[in-house]
Amino acid sequence: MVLYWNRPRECMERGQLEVLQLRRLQKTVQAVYHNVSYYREKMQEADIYPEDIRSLADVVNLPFTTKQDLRDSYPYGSFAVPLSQIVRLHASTGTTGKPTVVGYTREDIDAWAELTARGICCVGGGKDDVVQVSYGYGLFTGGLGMHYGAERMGASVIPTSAGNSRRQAMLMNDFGSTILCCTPSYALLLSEILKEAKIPVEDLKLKIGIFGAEPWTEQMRDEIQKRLQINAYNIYGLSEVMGPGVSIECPEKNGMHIWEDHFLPEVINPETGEPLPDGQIGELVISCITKQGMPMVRYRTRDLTSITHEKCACGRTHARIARIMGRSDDMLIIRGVNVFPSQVESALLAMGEVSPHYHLVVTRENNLDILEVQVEVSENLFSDKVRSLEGLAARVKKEVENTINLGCKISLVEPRSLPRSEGKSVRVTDLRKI
Ligand code: DLL
Repeated sequence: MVLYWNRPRECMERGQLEVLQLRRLQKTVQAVYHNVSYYREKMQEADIYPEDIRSLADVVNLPFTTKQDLRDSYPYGSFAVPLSQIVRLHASTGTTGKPTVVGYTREDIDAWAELTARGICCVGGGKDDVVQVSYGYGLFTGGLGMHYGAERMGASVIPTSAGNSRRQAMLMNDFGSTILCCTPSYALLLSEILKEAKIPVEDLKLKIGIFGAEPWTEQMRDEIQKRLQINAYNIYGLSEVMGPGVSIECPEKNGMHIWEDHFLPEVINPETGEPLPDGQIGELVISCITKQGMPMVRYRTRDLTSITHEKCACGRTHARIARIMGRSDDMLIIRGVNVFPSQVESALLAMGEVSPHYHLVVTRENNLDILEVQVEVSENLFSDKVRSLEGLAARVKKEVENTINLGCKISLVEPRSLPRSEGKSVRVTDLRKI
């Protein structure tokens, strides 16, 4: 049985959905034009005005918004309402410089809770569930975003936040958590901690995982599902646009529904900015069409995916985006070849001989880029017999090189020697940039 949180909205007929989107887009464009100076300036420069948006197709004439625009307007310059109407601030921690600040009105928080409740319901959650929120609480949107949605739906929420993993494992067992929300890498770590704490997964009530905030592969999903004996779902979102819950999988696990009554998605060629047809991989661009505090119009997410508008077997009519390959800025260019960490992940895990813990190190020696893939040997395969490790390293090398079309060095490392992550994992150390 498919459960919907808001069936009329989730299954809205396409034509009606587009009428609603257009009305909301027009209202949003009016709001940003009149209330946010950089939108007004960019629109005047492009000689486009709010009344020029007569159909959804006209969205392509609007200028893009980038992270740089948000940086330039730090901290509050992108808000479309006075600060007195903002009830919550979040920020994404930039690796360099100032964070990106986002502001929400009371209605924005309300819509966010609705959408995350919709998402939790979409993966089979309900008011009888015990939801352990192990995304970080704080400036990061993960914790509070999922918290409000789970609470809105009437579930019992355990706000554990990330970290203190032994305690997380104990609470998961004692409180009978049925849904776990965290990054996929943290789910993996928690599976190890449960083992260490001698808590058999069969004894847990856990049945669903809602994992996102970082790229992960289908192979990683299989691994986590096997270890925790749950159904794992992919959830996507970004602070600039809202936070978690912009899109999420349904039980079909065939792409993430992006809630089009609140967001207008496009996929563009990142080089030319031209729109791409359904099915082609490019950069996801999102316009927020209901947000009041900080509505983003044509925000360039830098996330690479494709979109489909085909109707889903679950009955929902909202478009679906494919698993995110990574951000355009996560892409490594090694000796002229483009490599995403997720490609290495899928090659490693498909083999089934090594653990799901890996790290990429890129160096430059004599003007030549060198990629080193460090991967932990599975505990049960760990052997000090040099010869068998050599054989394994050779097989890993072949598999990875075939997938990425590039020569690399494989370093097999001892079980549990690579750093674990409680939030977003860092997969690459690029020593060329230092
Ligand atoms: O990561 C919001 C979130 C929290 C999403 C919890 C899902 C669950 P930011 O910190 O602003 O917000 O980071 C957003 O993370 O642009 C993607 O590059 C990446 N990301 C988020 N979800 C996924 C996913 C939150 N399911 C950035 N797969 C985004 C791949 C993801 N990458």
